Amino acid sequence: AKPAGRHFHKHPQLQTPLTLADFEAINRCEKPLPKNFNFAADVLDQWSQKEKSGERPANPALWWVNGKGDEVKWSFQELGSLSRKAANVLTKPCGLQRGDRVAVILPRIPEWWLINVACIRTGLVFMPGTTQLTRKDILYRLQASKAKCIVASEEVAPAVDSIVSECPNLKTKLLVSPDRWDGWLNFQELLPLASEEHSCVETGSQEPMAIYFTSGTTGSPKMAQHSQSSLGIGYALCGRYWLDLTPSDIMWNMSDTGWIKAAIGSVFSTWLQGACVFVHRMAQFDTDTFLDTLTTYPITTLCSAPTVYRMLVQKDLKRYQFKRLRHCLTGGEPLNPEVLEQWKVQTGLELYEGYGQTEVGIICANCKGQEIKPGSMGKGVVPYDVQIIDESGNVLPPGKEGEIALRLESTRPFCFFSEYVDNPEKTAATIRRNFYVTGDRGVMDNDGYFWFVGRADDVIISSGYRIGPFEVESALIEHPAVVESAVVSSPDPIRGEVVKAFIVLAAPFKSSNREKLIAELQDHVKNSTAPYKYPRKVEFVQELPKTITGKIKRNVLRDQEWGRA
Ligand code: BCO
Repeated sequence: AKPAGRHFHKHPQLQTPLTLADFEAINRCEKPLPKNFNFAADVLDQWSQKEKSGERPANPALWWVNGKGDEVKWSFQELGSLSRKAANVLTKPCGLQRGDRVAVILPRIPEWWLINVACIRTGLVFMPGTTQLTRKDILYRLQASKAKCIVASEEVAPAVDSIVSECPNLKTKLLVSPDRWDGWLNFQELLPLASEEHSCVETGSQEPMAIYFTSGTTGSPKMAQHSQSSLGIGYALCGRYWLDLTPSDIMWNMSDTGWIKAAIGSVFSTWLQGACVFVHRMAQFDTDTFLDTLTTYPITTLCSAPTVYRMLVQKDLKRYQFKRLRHCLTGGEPLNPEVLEQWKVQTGLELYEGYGQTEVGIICANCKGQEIKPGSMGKGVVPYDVQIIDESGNVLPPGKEGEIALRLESTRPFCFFSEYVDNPEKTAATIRRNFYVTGDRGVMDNDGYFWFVGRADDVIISSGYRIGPFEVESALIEHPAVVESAVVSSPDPIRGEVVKAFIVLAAPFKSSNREKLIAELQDHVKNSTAPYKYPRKVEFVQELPKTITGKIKRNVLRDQEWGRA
């Protein structure tokens, strides 16, 4: 008889469970992508088996702390049984079916990991979002994705309730909280009642697994869809060679659950290598808590945005004795050489920068053992052939500035996002001749190292966030004081760049107290859209520079800010 449930997936050609070597070979294009793949069955459940048979060190799969004395430690077996229960919650009381989209807006709490794995087990499409999202952001996400379910904590539940009547596709609201809330199912009540028996869905390798909302110059964020294998297999090399992880390591990646960086560092790369995912709840970022965590817990591997390291090197780091830290990584925005140097002098540790995108994962990295050139983001990573190209798609020689691009062979690399959902034009616009264009400008040197120059479009990269100017301008225009605005990046010593708004005021507000008005406009943006996008700098102007057809020339203002006028 066929066993109920599946312990691990058999590779169709090999008829054996996939090994780490297989994952690497698939990424190096030395082995074909299996027809079916499921990260829960093919990776997590295999680590459970290894744990049972003593082939894996006694290192938790997930270690969560909140700084208030609460702690959760799950082995791979515990993660397995709890995520099977969570899968049953999603399919039974929540009534969800394979392929349904689930918006998950949770802070860094263990349930985020359970729901993530449960979605994989059941073939549901996981759509993470930061808890900074406001009602307008959530409404857009639920409507655009036609999500069937939202999983949220009490921070965002009121915002969801205020827009739910406008989301006809939304069938279920699942609250993660000790408290009950009218109209919401309660995950914490349902989980203990759910069965541990669950048959993992045999997902196709190219079947949708997750959707990430990503900002561009124009319009609302696009929905970058990833497959089971793009995230589930595609991060194997990154976990081994950039993060340098082994099953004995404890990896702390502190990015918010809403970003692809959480997928890379706090789920797929780390668990592919059988290492422990360490999580600190840290509702509000704080350098002292951060440093205390590194001295208290045996974290071996750290990944954080350059802004965090810029904040940390302001402290006297020599006072801190990190317990077991041996490998430090950074990405999401450019790292300045001074910070790399200060971190090294103060801690004795190198900082390995990586560069990547929500759409295609890690593109360049300074891998362990490779010489670091301060200011460079390292070399192109396997399987990508990274090049600098011109506007016609021609490869430029070393030393010439152009767009950072990935060469495409006859088939689309499996580790790429599949598409921007419902947006074939934007999906097609990422391809120039036989290249995927990142939208970032850079230079490659004679040794094959890449140097970031800036965005090719108007997107702002601030503190590691990718911010679309249109989204901020749309929020500003809702305020009666604003006639029109142009939002651009402006340099900042800590955040790399920040959002700056040039605003033309409506006549009745021209004599208002400037400081008060700036604070009011900033609060307005924080309430209208996710607060990380708010303009940290505001300048009132008589008029905005425009083309003869009336289009605002953001580039003129940006060049002015960066002293390139
Ligand atoms: O700085 P302010 O205090 O003026 O404003 C902050 C918050 O206080 C405020 N805020 C947050 N929630 C609010 C709120 N205001 C009103 N109501 C609320 N509910 O909004 C501002 C948010 O800014 P923040 O998030 O930068 O905050 P903070 O505390 O300064 O955090 C610093 C960082 C460095 C910890 C944070 O910026 C961060 O996590 N950055 C990294 C982002 C990241 O992970 N990016 C990776 C994306 S994936 C990728 O790049 C692909 C690479 C392969």
